Amino acid sequence: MDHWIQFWPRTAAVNGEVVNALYIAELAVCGLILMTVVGLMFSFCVRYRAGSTASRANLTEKTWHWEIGWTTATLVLLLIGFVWGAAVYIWLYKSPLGDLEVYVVGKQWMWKMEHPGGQREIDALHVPVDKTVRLLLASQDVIHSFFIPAFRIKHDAVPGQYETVWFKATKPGTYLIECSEFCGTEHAHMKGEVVVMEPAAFALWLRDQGVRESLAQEGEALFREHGCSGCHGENSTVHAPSLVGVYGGIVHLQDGSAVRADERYLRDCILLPRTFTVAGYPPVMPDFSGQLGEDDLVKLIAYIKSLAR
Ligand code: HEC
Ligand SMILES: [Cu+2]
Repeated sequence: MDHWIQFWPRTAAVNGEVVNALYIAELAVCGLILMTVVGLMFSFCVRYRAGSTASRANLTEKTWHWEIGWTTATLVLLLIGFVWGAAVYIWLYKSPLGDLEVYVVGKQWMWKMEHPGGQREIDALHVPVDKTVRLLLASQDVIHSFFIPAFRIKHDAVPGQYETVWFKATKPGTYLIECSEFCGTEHAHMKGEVVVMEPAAFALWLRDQGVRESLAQEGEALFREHGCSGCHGENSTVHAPSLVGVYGGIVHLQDGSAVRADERYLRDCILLPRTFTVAGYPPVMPDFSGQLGEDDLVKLIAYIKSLAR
């Protein structure tokens, strides 16, 4: 069947199967409406053609049953479509805790992937099959969009913040990664591939990358280099919160609000400390924006996340 134009890219993730089902249902409903309208049009053309003897007298009785009938039917169909679509959308965009987390940084014009073990790749992403993979997307320059057609996932990588997207691949193989947000001259070449592997092969691949330090270990070094440990360390004399167990918990802020300490929050604390001041602490945390690149932030955050209680 290779000489045929494909109806859609092959599907290789649970996300894709769910999106396909919705798409087919929508196509079926639209097809049904199209056929009904075109069918009626043709039958009227034939029935009332020039010279036919069909009655052209005005309609005498009002048929409001039909009005109510078709209006209700379309309303119900649209509502079903809305609820179904919204449910899929929420499911796709909520970000479950993954079996595996990978940081993805977009920059003109490449995708850089960083695994928690410290393995790094450019324009390639190796993942195990049948595992939920959670991606943390960031951009170093302009807005990019991370798109894997075979998984039906697409999400913008926006400078200055983390976005999360997840997938669960179902078939080993190699699939295309594309940037789907115009981001400059080489945008069309900003491509890569995701390699879905059996878990054993994936474990071997991780091992063969010859990495000595995990992201968290590299982050720990940065934590000392940038003086974070001087305030947040155990022996610090500065009144600064301990970062042990912060990740995943609820933090109460000076302005009375409470936030969940996810990656986005940790990032904002480091880059916008004036915006996020933890309740009960002096606002003395220095502003690190402009001093830390995306790569360093990823490492620092991996380190803070590793400080689980
Ligand atoms: C001069 C001391 C100081 C330095 C240096 C410092 N911090 Fe802080 N940090 C604080 C204080 C005080 C707070 C609490 C008040 C606030 O949120 O601004 C804080 C808050 C935080 C929080 C939020 C903690 C929570 O409980 O929610 C994080 C995360 C953080 N810092 C990370 C870092 C990192 C990473 C570095 C190094 C790049 C760093 N800090 C450097 C003093 C410091
Ligand atoms: Cu791009």
